[in-house]
Amino acid sequence: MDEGMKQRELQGELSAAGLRLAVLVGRFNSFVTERLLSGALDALTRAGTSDVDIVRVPGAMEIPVAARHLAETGNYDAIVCLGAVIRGDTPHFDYVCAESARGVTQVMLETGIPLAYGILTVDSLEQAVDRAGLKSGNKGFDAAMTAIEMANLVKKIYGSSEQEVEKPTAPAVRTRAKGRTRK
Ligand code: INI
Repeated sequence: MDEGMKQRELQGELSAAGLRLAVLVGRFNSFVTERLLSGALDALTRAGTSDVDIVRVPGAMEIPVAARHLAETGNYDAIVCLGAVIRGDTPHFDYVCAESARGVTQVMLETGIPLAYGILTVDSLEQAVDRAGLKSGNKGFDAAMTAIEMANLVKKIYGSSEQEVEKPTAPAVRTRAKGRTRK
């Protein structure tokens, strides 16, 4: 290893103190999504958050647009997205899965605000319940921890960039996320 090489490692802490977070939850399959929400709130409470908004939408399809508006307020460091898409007898499942995932990714990349994807896409209610606090952990808890880590990582990236590297002029996405004026 080059002795003179300057190495830095960046990763987000798992403390939610001082973070402003939103949890976006679909009401469709609420039997499952309310359990995901409990898991997410448990994680946020244990990580020390004192500032969380819970936002409800009809289903997973509505999560991306609501996430976009929340991100654009500039009021949140990260958003936890929770939903449950359970396979039925029609191709509807495939559209809801694909579009909610694509939409969440698009919003995240366009706004620069981390969105944690806690939308279950499963074949049965049993699989969903397993992942919402039964046999396979709670994906709401996991998504909340991801949101906390990513929010802290983004803060750290911008914080450390002030001393170490030339700071980029704020990318459009960050500027947009700082708030929007509507006519
Ligand atoms: N929404 C879900 O969150 N989960 C589902 O399993 C689901 N299925 O299977 O239909 C679902 N559909 C509703 C969708 O998210 C929209 O709310 C609806 O299509 C109106 O736009």
